[in-house]
Amino acid sequence: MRYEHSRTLFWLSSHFLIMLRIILAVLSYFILFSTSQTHMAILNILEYPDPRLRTIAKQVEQVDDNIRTLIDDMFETMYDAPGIGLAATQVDEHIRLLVMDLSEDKSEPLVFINPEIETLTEDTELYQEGCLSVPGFFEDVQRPERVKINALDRNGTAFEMIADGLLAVCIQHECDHLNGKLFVDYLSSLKRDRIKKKLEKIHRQQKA
Ligand code: QAP
Ligand code: CO
Repeated sequence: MRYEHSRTLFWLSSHFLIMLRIILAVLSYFILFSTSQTHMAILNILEYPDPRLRTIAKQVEQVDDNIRTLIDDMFETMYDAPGIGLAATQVDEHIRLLVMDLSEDKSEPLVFINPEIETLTEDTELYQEGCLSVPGFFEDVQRPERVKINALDRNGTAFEMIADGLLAVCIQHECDHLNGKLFVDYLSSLKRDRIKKKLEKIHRQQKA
């Protein structure tokens, strides 16, 4: 009788509690991962000279949860790289959407949906640009110094922004992506071909 009793206690205290914990873990797994997506994803970044980078992106018709999931994944991808700007084109999503963060500590995320850019000055500025789709290469590019951007934010609300300095450079660089244009297109064909050959060689080595 006494033995039976302790056996009951044993089941209650050990096996049963472990089983309970497993059941709870399985339940919370389903609640977290099958009903709502809580995990972001790091997306594959297309690299020059991938022809898909030449696609003209389409207008976003509806700023919905699918777009917001892509925005979150693009930030995750950009921060992981790490980079300061990423266009949807670069992750093989051909819609007019950009993410950017020029801060040191991921504290200033910027979203631009259907951005329209307007040049505000004849003055230009030289900046050594890079691109996550052209890894390892940085070259001087000349662009207008001040621009005005009209776009929608992640809630679909319209906003306007006047940019100069690095922000202006970055917005122009990213808007170019949506039109299938890359910073290497501003370089001499000699420099561009050299970059193309080097990247093609790296891609061949990655396959082998
Ligand atoms: C565009 O580019 C940009 O080659 C954003 O090995 C760049 O975030 C606008 C990166 C400069 C204005 C000025 C590039 C990271 C990041 C690389 C980026 C690399 C590692 C590029
Ligand atoms: Co780029």
